[in-house]
Amino acid sequence: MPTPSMEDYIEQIYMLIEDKGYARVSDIAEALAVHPSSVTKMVQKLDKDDYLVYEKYRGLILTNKGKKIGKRLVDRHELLEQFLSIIGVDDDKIYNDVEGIEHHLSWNAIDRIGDLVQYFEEDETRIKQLKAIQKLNNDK
Ligand SMILES: [Mn+2]
Repeated sequence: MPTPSMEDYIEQIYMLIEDKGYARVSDIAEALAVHPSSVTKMVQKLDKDDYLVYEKYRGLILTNKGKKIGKRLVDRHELLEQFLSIIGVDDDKIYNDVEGIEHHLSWNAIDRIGDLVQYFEEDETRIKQLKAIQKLNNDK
């Protein structure tokens, strides 16, 4: 299993490739706010662990293993954003909160959160009921 830091890199690389068709060391460094030398080091480790293939002058491509986990990590991030939004967390807190928790939940917990998101999405009155409780608690 990738470490939290490896997960951040794989997630970011996957999104860059989805958006632009490629992921350069400089783009990854910018996206993660780290020094390019840290990116090079991590990319070499991810290459060694078969998540990607890195050639210094040709860039990097994700392996099937890297793509598979990359998609899962991006989906997980999106699900958690959706979850926090549904339970009423302020928009400006959501991104950082997800970055803080995403690596620390089991896939079991992620799947159950997925069920809960589905539960709310299947019937709008459920969200309205939750909002009513939040309003009561906020007014206390
Ligand atoms: Mn994330």
